[in-house]
Amino acid sequence: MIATKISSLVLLRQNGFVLLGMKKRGFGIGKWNGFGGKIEKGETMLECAKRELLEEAGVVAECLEEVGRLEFEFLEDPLIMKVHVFTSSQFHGDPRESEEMRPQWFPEAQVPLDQMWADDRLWFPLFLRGVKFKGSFKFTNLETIASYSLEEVDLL
Ligand code: 6OG
Repeated sequence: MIATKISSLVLLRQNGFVLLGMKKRGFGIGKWNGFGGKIEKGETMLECAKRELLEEAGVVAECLEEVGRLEFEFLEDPLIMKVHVFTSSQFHGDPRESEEMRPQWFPEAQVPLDQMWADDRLWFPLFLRGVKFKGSFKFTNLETIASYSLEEVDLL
């Protein structure tokens, strides 16, 4: 059986900017990404998203809305990751650096896609347009997508 990992990913937006973090350690090190991580026992997906955002960026989000579902399969090292993508433009606190992430606001037109996961180049434009999306990506290694499907949806 292939191991499955379920994680959250939060992308805050405000006034034409999107908050990303430089991953300082672990999976995805050296890439800009939203804030998130693995769901814990007894937690809802929304609770996981809020907790990870607070732990990694020091920010408390209000009204997180789920906008995307992504599934990744890594063919080299059999693992399936299911990632629930959330967004909000309302939050408390100033983003601060944590052991895991260094936050930075980027203008929406200057998101550093060349320093992000390869799948982000495909779904980020949908996210920025404000539509909901579902995607499934097979990676041959950490940098290369072998095949994928991606669709806009009304309901997740
Ligand atoms: P930890 O396992 O370090 O959290 N994640 C991905 N995010 C994007 N944009 N693309 C991917 O393509 C991803 N794979 C994983 C989920 C890992 C964080 O990274 C996200 C989690 O938010 C393969 O706790």
